[in-house]
Amino acid sequence: MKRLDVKAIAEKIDYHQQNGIEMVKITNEYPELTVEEAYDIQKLTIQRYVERNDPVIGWKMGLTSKAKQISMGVDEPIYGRLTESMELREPVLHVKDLIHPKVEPEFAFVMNKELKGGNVKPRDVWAAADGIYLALEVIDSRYENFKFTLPDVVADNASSTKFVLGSQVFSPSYTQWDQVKVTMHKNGEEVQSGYGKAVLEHPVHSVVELTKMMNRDNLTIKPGMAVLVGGITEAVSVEEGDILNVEYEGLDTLNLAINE
Ligand code: OOG
Ligand code: MG
Repeated sequence: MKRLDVKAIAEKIDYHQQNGIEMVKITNEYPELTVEEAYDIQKLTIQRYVERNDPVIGWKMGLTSKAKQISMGVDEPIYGRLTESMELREPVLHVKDLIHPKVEPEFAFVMNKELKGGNVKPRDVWAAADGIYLALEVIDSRYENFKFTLPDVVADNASSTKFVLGSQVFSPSYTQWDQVKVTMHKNGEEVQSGYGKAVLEHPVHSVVELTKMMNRDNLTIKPGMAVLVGGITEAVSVEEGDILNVEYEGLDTLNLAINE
């Protein structure tokens, strides 16, 4: 097997992320790539963003619903890093430099205290959470046909591309987040629906799981960080001209226009 050069792979992935050019899976060349090595590659890739003055502003969990695990053929959750340039300032997605973007409805927890250690419980998350936003995440795997193995998708920063938060912040105690029904419409037609409980039975468990996974890598969730908890429904493919309306029952509707 070829000797693994994590730095060179990180440089390559960064290039494909920045330019929206698809690539063959890393595991084609390195079939024995481990998940730990893949997280090292992710870290080095995002270090390059930080060096370009694009700091990490949050974290995302992915593959937190059984349906998504089955459809992507990966059987455990993953985490990724969110940087400033990934956050859309208005609900308009430009797809010119993307490969095969998909959009999924999520919740974002924003923290006002540090969360660390391997023993975080739901009540620790509630004590540390400042507010919850409704959110849409845009994922765009850099791999051909949106197909990958677990180490591949981890190395590609869990397919992170863009995200947008709703305008309204909700108090964490505002509602039962697992009971919220979410319905996605594309160009006026319903395309997906689901409940908050699709995310590990309750979205709070996603933040618990994230702190455990981060603890293994000596990382903590810092105050001010946002956490995307994972898709509530399957992700929906979008193209130029599409309009998405995502209704979070009893809360708000998020819209996203897909432009060139
Ligand atoms: C991996 C990222 C999945 C989620 O919320 O489940 C994700 C992928 O499916 O490309 O962001
Ligand atoms: Mg997601």
